[in-house]
Amino acid sequence: MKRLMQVTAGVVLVLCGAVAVLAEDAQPRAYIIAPLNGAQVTSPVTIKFGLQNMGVAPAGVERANTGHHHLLIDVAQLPALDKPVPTDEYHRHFGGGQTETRIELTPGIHRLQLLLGDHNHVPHQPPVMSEVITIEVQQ
Ligand SMILES: [Cu+2]
Repeated sequence: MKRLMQVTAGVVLVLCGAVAVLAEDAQPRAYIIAPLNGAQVTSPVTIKFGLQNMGVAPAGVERANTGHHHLLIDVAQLPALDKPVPTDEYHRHFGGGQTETRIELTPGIHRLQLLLGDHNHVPHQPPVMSEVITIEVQQ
């Protein structure tokens, strides 16, 4: 009986671990698939957007657990996270639900980051954004 209880406790522990892993895995995550951090590339640069545990929907379409990508280019400081993402050459919207783009970049080092926005272009709470990657555009 004691042995059975030990085995049962072990199984319960393993199951708890599995649930914890699942909960962690269910967190939405945005990431830049390509180029890789530190890559040397030539312009125009194709950038592929990745999103896990969330769906892409066009701007204006209100649907739970979805959003559209914004590509931040050479943005040192994040925009306000409780307001629509600005629209300029450094903050590009992909309100059509695109998951890839091709952009012209000047030679040199550039920072890229993804920031997901909801149907109103406002970041989620908590914000879903990628790590910053740095690429070097060659002549
Ligand atoms: Cu937007």
